[in-house]
Amino acid sequence: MFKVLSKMGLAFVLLTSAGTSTAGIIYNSYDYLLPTSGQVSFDFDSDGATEIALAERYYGEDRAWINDYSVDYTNGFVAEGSLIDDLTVFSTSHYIEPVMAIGSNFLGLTGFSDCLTCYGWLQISYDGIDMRLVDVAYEDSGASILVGQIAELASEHSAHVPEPAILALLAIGLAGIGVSSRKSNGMTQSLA
Ligand SMILES: [Ca+2]
Repeated sequence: MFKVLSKMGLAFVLLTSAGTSTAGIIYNSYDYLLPTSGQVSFDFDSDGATEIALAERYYGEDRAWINDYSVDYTNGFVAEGSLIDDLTVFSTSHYIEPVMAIGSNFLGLTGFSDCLTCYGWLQISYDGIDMRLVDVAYEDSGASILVGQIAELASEHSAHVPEPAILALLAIGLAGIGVSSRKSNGMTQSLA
């Protein structure tokens, strides 16, 4: 059921975004172990320029080392689900050494791709021993983003009442998904 729902969501987003040049959320998963000496530079948007450099803070304390290059970050970690937009307060410090909580730690970001209002977030995990950059996402259209959000929300599109033609296209798309799903099942069975 969940698979069907997610496919419906995907089909809906694809249909409603067709015909516009609006970009969206770029999501990257890393699971990168942060070093305890030196720092690692990350180029999240692949434009050749470092956004941020990260490390586990030296000398053993439960702190990360976060050094900004071409982005700004929130004043310390923020809760998952926080809205990052033009009302968010960003730090002017060039580096911070925040104390890490066990589990997930989220930082709001702005300034991807030389776009001052391109907002994003990153997640660093801490298990009491190691710190890892888990994942990063940013909205390259300048729209707001929720911390932890990895895809456009269906609700952003559902504010528009779908026209009958769109619904018809959606039905056709879902029928296609059903057919391809059956086909792929058949292939799986024949391979087994
Ligand atoms: Ca970059």
